[in-house]
Amino acid sequence: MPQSHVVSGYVGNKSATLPLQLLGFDVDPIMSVQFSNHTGYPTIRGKAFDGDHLRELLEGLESNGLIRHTHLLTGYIGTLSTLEAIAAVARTLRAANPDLTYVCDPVLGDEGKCYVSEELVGAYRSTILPLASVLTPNQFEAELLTGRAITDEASALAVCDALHAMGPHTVIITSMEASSSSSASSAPAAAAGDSSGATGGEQDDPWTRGGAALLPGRHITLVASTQREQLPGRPSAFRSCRPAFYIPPTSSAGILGDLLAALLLAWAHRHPADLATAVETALAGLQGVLRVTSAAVAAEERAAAAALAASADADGPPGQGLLSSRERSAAVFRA
Ligand code: PXL
Repeated sequence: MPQSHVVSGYVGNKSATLPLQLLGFDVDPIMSVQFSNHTGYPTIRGKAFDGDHLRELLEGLESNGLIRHTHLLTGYIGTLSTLEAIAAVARTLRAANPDLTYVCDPVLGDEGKCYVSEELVGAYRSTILPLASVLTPNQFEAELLTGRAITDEASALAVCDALHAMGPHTVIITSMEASSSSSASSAPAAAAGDSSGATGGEQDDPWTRGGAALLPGRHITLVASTQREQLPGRPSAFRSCRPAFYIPPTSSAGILGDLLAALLLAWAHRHPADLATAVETALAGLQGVLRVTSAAVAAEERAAAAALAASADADGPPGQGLLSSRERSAAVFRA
């Protein structure tokens, strides 16, 4: 599982490993980078590992007979050489297990901003997508990989088809820019290629180009499409839209994608012929984490406010040996 590792915060392996373990997977995490924090902060310290590092780990696993994986999950990759080595990893794992499912989250950028170098985009197109089984781009990444704009559900489904043609049998476009005013449709309703019925009668659903879907009070919207045969009555292409309860303040919406990709891997494994159920279950898991996070942040804010109020009462003239109110609130935040 080559993904990023951050010391502080939860992206990459730190957001994917525990959920996968809780869902019964034995996880072998590999760091593509080790950074102090995610790239949304003004300062980032640490290292992006190169392809040789990954090849060396692969060699070690191979020579000890430790290559026996059912899934490969990749996320944020800092360098072109690591991305090229990932192709070698995918081929080696698939040679050992022809049924290997490679879930690729092509982390390239979000909300109109690319946060990797341009050469990675080309490498995804030419080398990685042909090896991927499941692709989980956000809207920006799907548009970048195909060179096509997504303006509505029909164009999203067309982009899914273009991505299928590049390799992956299953495509899930996450964090679409759908307006929060749309009536949420969590029931899968569309058949592939039949976008007229895709929204379940919500053709007036406005799509905006203005902002991320994963904002407080807004919705997580995704479009999914698979070429795999589905159980009778289950759709092979559909849109799903659910309320997002919380978004961390110092992050971009894309960060939740790392958790969602892991949950999609797990639930698609449980429901191999029912992508709609897999997606709905994964989204419910993401919503659960957002709800708990929202409650924890609210409790922390209440505690900080109470500590500030208490210190305002207790603060006497300087020299009494009491913590200043600023020191008190710092202590609360670190507790
Ligand atoms: O997939 C999100 C992500 C992963 N890893 C690192 C990041 C981000 C998004 O900002 O900075 C290091």
